[in-house]
Amino acid sequence: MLTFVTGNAGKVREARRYLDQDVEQVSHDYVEIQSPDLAAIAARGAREAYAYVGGPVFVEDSGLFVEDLDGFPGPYSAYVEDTIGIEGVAELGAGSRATFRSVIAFCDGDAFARAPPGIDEGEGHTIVASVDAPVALLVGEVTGEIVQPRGSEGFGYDPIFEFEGETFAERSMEAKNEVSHRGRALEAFADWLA
Ligand code: ITT
Ligand code: NA
Repeated sequence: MLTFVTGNAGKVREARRYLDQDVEQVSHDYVEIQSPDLAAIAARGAREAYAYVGGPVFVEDSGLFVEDLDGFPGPYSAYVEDTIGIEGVAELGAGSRATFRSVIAFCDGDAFARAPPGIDEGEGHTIVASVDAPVALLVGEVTGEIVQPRGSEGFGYDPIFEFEGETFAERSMEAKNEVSHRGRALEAFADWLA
């Protein structure tokens, strides 16, 4: 059993679908530090979530980085979704390349004994990065294009992110997980846990 500390039900659904283990959601609102680096935000969050839960946990920090907007909204994606909305981002970034990034941070406290993960920049854009124990970071990303909203699956920015002719909101959860930033991070996480 794995404990996922997040308030985002969409993230939990994708993690449950991908991982072989049960995933329990704990909706504790940990502090998200201000940083351009998702890994730094996630690592700090994982430590706090571990202290809150009192056992092994993971958190996930993600964002959409639009190239023509120099990476905006990036780490501010949740705030921007709540303010100008995905339509606002579609308008500002229309036609631009964009990358979704996902960082899973797993913390099991001082007893953390696993060797730090190595770096693997494979075909699926999966990167497994090591950081300071007791946190392991698993990173995934996918690059596509910003389009006007299409589709009704998924959550967040899925309707405006097109990859290989389909927006993520036009894909089933399985089809999204096969290529998405979170799917890649979950793949790396599952490999590393195994
Ligand atoms: P947490 O409680 O886990 O922090 P959150 O929704 O606030 O949940 P983040 O802080 O990581 O998550 O913000 C991520 C933002 O990026 C948020 O606006 C999401 O809707 C968006 N996002 C992340 N992954 C996405 C995906 O797979 N599809 C569409 N939008 C995504
Ligand atoms: Na958040």
